[in-house]
Amino acid sequence: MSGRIPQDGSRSKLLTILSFLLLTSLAFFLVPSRTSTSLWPKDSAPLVVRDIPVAGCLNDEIELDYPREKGCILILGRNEDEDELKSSLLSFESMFNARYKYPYCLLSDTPFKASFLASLRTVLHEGAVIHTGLVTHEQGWGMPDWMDKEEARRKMKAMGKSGVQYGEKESYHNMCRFYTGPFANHPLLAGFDWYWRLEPSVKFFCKLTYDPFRFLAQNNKLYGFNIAVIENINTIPTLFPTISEYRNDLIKKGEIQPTDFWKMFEADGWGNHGWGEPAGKDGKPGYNTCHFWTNFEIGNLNFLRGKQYQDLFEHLDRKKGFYHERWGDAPIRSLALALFSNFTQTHFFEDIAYVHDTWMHCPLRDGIGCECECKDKGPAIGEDAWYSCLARWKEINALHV
Ligand SMILES: Nc1nc2c(ncn2[C@@H]2O[C@H](COP(=O)(O)OP(=O)(O)O)[C@@H](O)[C@H]2O)c(=O)[nH]1
Ligand SMILES: [Mg+2]
Repeated sequence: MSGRIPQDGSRSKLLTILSFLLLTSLAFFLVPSRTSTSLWPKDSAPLVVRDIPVAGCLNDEIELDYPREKGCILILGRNEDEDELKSSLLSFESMFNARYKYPYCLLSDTPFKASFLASLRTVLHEGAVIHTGLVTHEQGWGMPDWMDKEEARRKMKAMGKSGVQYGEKESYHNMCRFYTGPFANHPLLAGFDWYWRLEPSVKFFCKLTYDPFRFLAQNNKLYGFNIAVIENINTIPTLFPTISEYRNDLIKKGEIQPTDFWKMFEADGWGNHGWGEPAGKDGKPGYNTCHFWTNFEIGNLNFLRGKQYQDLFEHLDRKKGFYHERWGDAPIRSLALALFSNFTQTHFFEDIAYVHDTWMHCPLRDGIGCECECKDKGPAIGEDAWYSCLARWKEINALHV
């Protein structure tokens, strides 16, 4: 018989089921979340992390339920970096990756020893995935074949004598060139869309209770930084004029539009810091040398593998500045972002507190970040520090909020 309320035994079964459903849903709403503060609404799982920089801690358990992005923790290192790398990894794991379990991608121009890898493993979460790869000459290590090596070495020696930082160190020039362009095309990274660069001897001071890769992906962003500072102009005397000329050409050809992101890097029109390049011969502004410090960076590999970015790399490579000067990957990355992306696609990870060497970022505003242990760890770079570019960043940011 259809369409009738079930009688007797069937009715009590129905009541039992209904009570069970009622109790379980009540429990769902009444049991407190295990984290102290949660910005996540309990009744509607958010699809997009928008409330960052994060004030306090998020409900990690919900965040962890989302699938991971195709991201890799990228380390370029050497066997002799073992202790310094372990110390970085210990901090990185405890603040983030012991829970999020992203794989590691380790690259080097010399093979890693089994003992080195085993030693790193002792500070990683159980079952951590480590991909290792060698960087060959063809994959972008060292001076290109067409370059006059003797001439380049003479220039590097002269840089060393005149006090250019790492000027005489060929391996450093190799590292900067590799990290500017070729790394994004290394086969080890082929299956990945994102990288998070990790260096020896760094430390993180806040817990990260969300996935920054997912944040960038969901919000159509390409790049994230946490320290923005000025560069020693003697490492890049002709970089800005070279890129500016390239930019003007692209604008003339209609291939790119001028962006206000570019203004972040122009020397005129802001503060009287007494540094930065003077205006060029054409009266156009010089470079204030601001850049995102790449020893911490989270970036989109597809953007860096794209034609616009790789063409710029080729152009700069041909200009020989990676060896005749000591062009760094950081100023080039920043200027390239300003050429080929929108300002809003680069994100300031204010809630990721971090130190590399002596330069440190900690949230300066109260309440930002999760369980930060910044106190007494040394001076964080305030935006009023003469070498900081955060104030400039914020000026441009204000145009977008
Ligand atoms: N395999 C390899 N890694 C290098 C070489 N030079 C630098 N690196 C790595 O590149 C990164 C940046 O180098 P680092 O000396 O920390 O530069 P700094 O942070 O600018 O002082 C670190 O992860 C180093 O381990 C090199 O010749 N070979
Ligand atoms: Mg370093």
